[in-house]
Amino acid sequence: MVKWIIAHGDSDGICSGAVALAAYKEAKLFFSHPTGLAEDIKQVDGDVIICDIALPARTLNGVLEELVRIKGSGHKTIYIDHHPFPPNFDPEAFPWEFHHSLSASAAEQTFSTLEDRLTLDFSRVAIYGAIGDYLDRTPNIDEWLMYWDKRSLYLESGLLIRAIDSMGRNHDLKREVARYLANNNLPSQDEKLVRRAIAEAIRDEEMRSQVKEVVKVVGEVAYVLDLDWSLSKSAINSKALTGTQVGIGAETRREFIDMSLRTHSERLDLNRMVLAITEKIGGSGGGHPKAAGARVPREKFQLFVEELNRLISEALKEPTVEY
Ligand SMILES: [Mn+2]
Repeated sequence: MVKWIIAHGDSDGICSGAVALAAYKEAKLFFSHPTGLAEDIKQVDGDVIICDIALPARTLNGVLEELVRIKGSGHKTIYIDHHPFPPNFDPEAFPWEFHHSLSASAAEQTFSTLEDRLTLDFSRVAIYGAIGDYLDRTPNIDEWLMYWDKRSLYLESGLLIRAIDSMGRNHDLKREVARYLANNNLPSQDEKLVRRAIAEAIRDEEMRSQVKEVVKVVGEVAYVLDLDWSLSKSAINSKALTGTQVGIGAETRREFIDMSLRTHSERLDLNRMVLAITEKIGGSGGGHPKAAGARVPREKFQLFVEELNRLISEALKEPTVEY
């Protein structure tokens, strides 16, 4: 019997956690993230499901040691994720139940994995999570959508995702949301959640017009620095409002600059670009082809933007295959 569920704290992670909770009502749900995972799973003393947490490059051994410990005490781990593997990871050598796809959200994979224990009702929670990660156009989701009216699901997922955006790192609130969804309740039925979502939507619109005023463009890269808004939303809006290929939302954190990067382009791989640039100029980063994060020394940020623009021009110059 699964006793622990550990999930990422974004909308896909929370929906994955909710689906797992619906399947294992007695389990305890905790939130973690790649860099904290090795430390956080030390408390696990039973069967565990881990959802939507990228295997970390730097603390990979710490995570694997803990999974060996869990196995040694007679318990199982189900690891469900959709982030690219770190370069030092060998999936063949991973001796636990492992569900991994780059093209399906963690929420979708969690529902597929635990489907036998769930009714089709919970497929909508998986769909909210998939929308949260922009991964709702998959064969499974197309099939599950036949059970629903898509238009209602957009309302529910919109409310849920905006409300989660407003919660920051408040894990207690997020746990409450996951429990609420696991009990087959709708976001629109919870007045507090709806109010949060609306307030967030109003702030989004205000911040969007601020992005218009302060956004800077370097070739195909648009960025905003220290806007005091969600980095991912800053990235998306910088890109969208300037018609560039890549947007960056960045903020100064002491001697570093943290950032979120987004692109809509099928021809760019931000994960690889960020790894290549930080390898060269210092810092760290990674993520998905279309959505990545990075941290660089403060004085290297301009150089980072210029290097990124150079890699983008190179990638766009390469001829694409015509069919
Ligand atoms: Mn995810």
